[in-house]
Amino acid sequence: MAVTRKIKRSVCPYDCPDACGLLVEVVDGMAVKITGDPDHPFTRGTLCPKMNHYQKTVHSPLRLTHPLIRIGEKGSGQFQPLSWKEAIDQIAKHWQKIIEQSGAEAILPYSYAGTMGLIQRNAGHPFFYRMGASRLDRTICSPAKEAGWKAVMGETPSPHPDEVAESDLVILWGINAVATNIHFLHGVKIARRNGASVWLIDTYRTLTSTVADKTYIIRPGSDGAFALGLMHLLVRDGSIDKQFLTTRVQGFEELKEKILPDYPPEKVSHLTGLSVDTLESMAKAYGKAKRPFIRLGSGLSRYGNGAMTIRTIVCLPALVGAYGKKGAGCFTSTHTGEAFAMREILREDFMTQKTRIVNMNQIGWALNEIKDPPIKSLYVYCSNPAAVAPDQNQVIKGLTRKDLFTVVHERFLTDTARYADIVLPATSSLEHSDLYRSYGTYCIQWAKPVIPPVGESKSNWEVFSFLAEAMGFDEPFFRQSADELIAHLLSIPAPMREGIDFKSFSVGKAVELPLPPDARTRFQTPSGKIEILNPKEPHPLPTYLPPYGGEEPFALMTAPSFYALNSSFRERPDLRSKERKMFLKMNPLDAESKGLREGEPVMAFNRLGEVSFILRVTPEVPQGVVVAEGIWWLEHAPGFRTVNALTSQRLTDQAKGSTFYDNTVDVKPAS
Ligand SMILES: Nc1nc2c(c(=O)[nH]1)N[C@H]1C(S)=C(S)[C@@H](COP(=O)(O)OP(=O)(O)OC[C@H]3O[C@@H](n4cnc5c(=O)[nH]c(N)nc54)[C@H](O)[C@@H]3O)O[C@H]1N2
Ligand SMILES: Nc1nc2c(c(=O)[nH]1)N[C@H]1C(S)=C(S)[C@@H](COP(=O)(O)OP(=O)(O)OC[C@H]3O[C@@H](n4cnc5c(=O)[nH]c(N)nc54)[C@H](O)[C@@H]3O)O[C@H]1N2
Ligand code: SF4
Ligand SMILES: [Mo]
Repeated sequence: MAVTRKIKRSVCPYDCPDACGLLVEVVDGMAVKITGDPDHPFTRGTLCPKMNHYQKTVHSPLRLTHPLIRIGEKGSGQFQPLSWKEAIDQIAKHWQKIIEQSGAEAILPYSYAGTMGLIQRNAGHPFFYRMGASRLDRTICSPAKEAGWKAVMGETPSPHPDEVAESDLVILWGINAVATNIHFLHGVKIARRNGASVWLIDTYRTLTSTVADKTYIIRPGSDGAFALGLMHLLVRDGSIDKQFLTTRVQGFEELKEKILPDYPPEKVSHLTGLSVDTLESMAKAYGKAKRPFIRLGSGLSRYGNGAMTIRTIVCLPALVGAYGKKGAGCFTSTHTGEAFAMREILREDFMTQKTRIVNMNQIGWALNEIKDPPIKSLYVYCSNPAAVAPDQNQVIKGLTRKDLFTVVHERFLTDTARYADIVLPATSSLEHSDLYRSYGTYCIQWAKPVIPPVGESKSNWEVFSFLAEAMGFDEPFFRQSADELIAHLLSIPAPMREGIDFKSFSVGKAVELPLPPDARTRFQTPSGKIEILNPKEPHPLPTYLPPYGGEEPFALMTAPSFYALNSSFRERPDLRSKERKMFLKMNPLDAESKGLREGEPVMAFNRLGEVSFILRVTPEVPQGVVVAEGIWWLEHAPGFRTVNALTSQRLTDQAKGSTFYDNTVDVKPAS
């Protein structure tokens, strides 16, 4: 038989700001090689180590290929296959009974960013609105960061990420870009070649310090105080842009009079752990830079003071007039929300009355404690809450409930899927259609299936169509295909898409949304100015709020892994073996004082739980901090729990975000 070999375009579906374009080599219906699309303006032909062999994920022997029904205890992973028809019938039967007995609010969807494609990621929204189910507040990632930006800059978009190439001082602030935003570093490297200095500000020495000229290690959760300290020094030294502050900024005088005097270098040094000399030299360099560019990560927003920290940092460039200048200012994330008519995807209008909202960071609490009505069924797709949600012990306790009917739609038998009553096999991004936009670039892309579904797997869109039919939801919306919805979306004009090269877009190439010419200089706030003073905020001026902290001696950093993305990619033995083990990193002096040695099993613990790790003793981590990178699957952990058994369900100061970094632990030898 003749071999068919084709190169097809697709998109990396993962929750990563880069949203890379892919070239997929397909031989007889199998993806055999994946490379970065050289024509994609941000990917520029290279991928990260996770995606270089995406075919090993897509055609993994661990892919789920049939619907499954549980035959063993919850969590045991014992299932037997059943047909799609039986699976859908059973789910609908259970739900109809629950709705009769307790109402639809007893049913809760749980989903996040398994795929970033707009159609598949949001496919459940219309269905659960129509059902009248409890709603999920999807705030696990970085809503506090958005709130902090918005408080100062309103709807002003971030600059184009490649503008960083024109900066003379790049600050990578709370971002491990080598792991999480690798293509942004292209512009950083150009800037550096042209003489820019690159700083990294983090709580420990990450891989990204290898691309930085200077790494500053700061006490967790203290960046707000640090930014106020820098502003204090800029004002003291007269290194501010008075003209800019007078004409384009609201509230500088109030900040200067009421707040900054409280942040002299000695106090800020005490709060942040940075020496007075360091603070002085950083303020001098920042004040002198012509085009300082801050790339702000989300890590520092995942604290009890997260929104205020971001808000304070976002004020800093205003003092030196960096906003509005090319190659300067602050980049948080791109704002591409208006590229497609999201209301046509989400169909909030299907909700006949406003139903209960459950915060996804408090799923542990919700499964165990919520009443009127209690949650009787959980439908999980595009997420792995048993691993990624905080307070894992509570989450697993909830998932173990005998009276909870859990359905998980997944590509793999994840920690969560193991607790399901019914598991449905999901397609990978190479097997379904979708539209993609990005939160780190201004590119959009249209991906069409490049291989047939693996086994009997079905896309989110298809599964919700089946479920709608079984539940008797007869709106024509549920009867259209994903491609029909895409065609509908593309028929709706959007100012943001005006002028794009539609021909390239329709053959699957990435195209960039054009930023309006005044994007940089028009501040989209109620006053039209940068709002250092924002009267609508509970604190009208930025100020330092301490994080939650805790009683134990070590701040726990639960940072992303280089070889995984949240709990995705753990199906890959090649990547796991590169990461080697579930390590806890600790400073040599701390290890010595605790009597712990390199390579030993240790137990990190706090009031929420206990987790076993293998100890790595390293000066990359300062005293008083321990680092656990990556979210492992339980089956690969040295003990019975992974890092989120140590993180709490507390929320951020604003926007109800997660506080993954704001936890403390103690450490002892694992017995
Ligand atoms: N390889 C890989 N890539 C990923 C992910 C992954 O898991 N692995 N996850 C994806 C997702 S969902 C997201 S949201 C993004 C995450 O991206 P972001 O959250 O924007 O940033 P990160 O690169 O994770 O880096 C967060 C950094 O903040 C640091 N940090 C923590 N607390 C503080 C603090 O108080 N002050 C300062 N200055 N720094 C602090 C941490 O040590 C860490 O290095 O990445 C995406 N990309
Ligand atoms: N300790 C700690 N915990 C964290 C973080 C941290 O830094 N530290 N980061 C947090 C952040 S920023 C985030 S965004 C969350 C992320 O949390 P999640 O979005 O839950 O991320 P993943 O672990 O990647 O799980 C996604 C799952 O979706 C599945 N999937 C992929 N594509 C599809 C599809 O098309 N259909 C269906 N049905 N399933 C699909 C994948 O197989 C995978 O198991 O984790 C958070 N948890
Ligand atoms: S995970 Fe990020 S860097 Fe890696 S291929 Fe996907 S979009 Fe690109
Ligand atoms: Mo995230």
